[in-house]
Amino acid sequence: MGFATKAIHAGQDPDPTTGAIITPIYQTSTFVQERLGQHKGFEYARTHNPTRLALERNLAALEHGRFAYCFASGMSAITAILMMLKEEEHCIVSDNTYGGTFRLFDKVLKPLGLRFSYVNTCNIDEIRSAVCPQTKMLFIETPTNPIMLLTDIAAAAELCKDYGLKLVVDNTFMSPYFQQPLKLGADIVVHSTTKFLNGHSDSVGGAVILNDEADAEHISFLQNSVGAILSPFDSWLVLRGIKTLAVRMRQHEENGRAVANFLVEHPKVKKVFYPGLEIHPQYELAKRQMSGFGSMISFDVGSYEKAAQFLNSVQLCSLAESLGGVESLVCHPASMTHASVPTEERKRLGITDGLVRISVGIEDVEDIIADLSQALDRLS
Ligand code: P1T
Repeated sequence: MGFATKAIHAGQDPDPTTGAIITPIYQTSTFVQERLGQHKGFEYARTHNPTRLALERNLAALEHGRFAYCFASGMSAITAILMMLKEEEHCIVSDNTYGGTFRLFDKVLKPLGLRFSYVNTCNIDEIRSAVCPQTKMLFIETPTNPIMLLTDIAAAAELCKDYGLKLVVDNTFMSPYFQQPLKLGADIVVHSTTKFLNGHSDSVGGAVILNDEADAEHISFLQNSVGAILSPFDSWLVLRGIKTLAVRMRQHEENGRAVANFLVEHPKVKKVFYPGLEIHPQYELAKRQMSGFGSMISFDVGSYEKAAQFLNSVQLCSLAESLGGVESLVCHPASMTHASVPTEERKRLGITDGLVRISVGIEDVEDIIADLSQALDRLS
């Protein structure tokens, strides 16, 4: 079955009681049991809910996983994965991740006794050098937020096999439409469903998808025990969003490429970060491990003042955190999404004060470019 067909149908049989073609929002906290010890597979809605279950089955199918679990946010999905580790165990992390991921690791989980090393995971040798006897996990974001650097997933998976580590890939930026890490050897995929999967900027959620049965039981246990579950209504919104994932991603990418080509040519833009450009240092890897380049682009306009002037001048594009919605969003990573990353580290990673990030939406691309053009033309 093709991707678009699965996106529309997987996990969603017509409702058994009414035949409704759309999985209903099962807005209930509990399920009445027929007699003691006998029920229809649902007991209490933190543990299982039919709307959430439909989404979990759908996501498992799209990511080529056997199991999926949905959470109240991308951050709670990431938290569940890291809770599989014990005190003193060590996780190697891409040095450039979403700022909230770094904050969770550095400010919440490190004080609880987990250990982290942040390395440039673009370089497999750097990952290898960071492995120590306590290392249990490699957590990568590819492409990274916001510098758009890639990690070779297949090579990272080989290394993880050699050392017995779990490879976790945050696939939020690409969505399963453009990148399927489990097929490349990753153990666990995590998503902020808030972004491309839902696609309409009206829900916050997260998902964990994986193949190993014992790990799946562990994540399921954590989902139920910690209780940071995705609500029935949010599950329904994401299910609905995913039905158009294939067409949206195709349009996001077409617009993304056009915007990247426009930015590269613009005299006020110093540097563009987009894996679909031949000048991207990992363009060949991008073509190999992704089936498209997506619509996340970062670019440098030279200074904080110019970035501020640009961000205050856009009219169609909205100044906002988040990404992956149908509408184009722009943001200033240094002061917004990555404010929790220490200044020196931000500088080292290239998250400069002049860096602007755009999540290219699916409006008419001429209108997006006209808006960017008028805002860039104002820069002194
Ligand atoms: O916001 P939440 O659903 O909790 O997801 C967190 C998250 C995880 N992983 C990646 C790669 C992300 O980009 C995010 C959230 N990012 C933003 C809000 C942002 O504007 O970059």
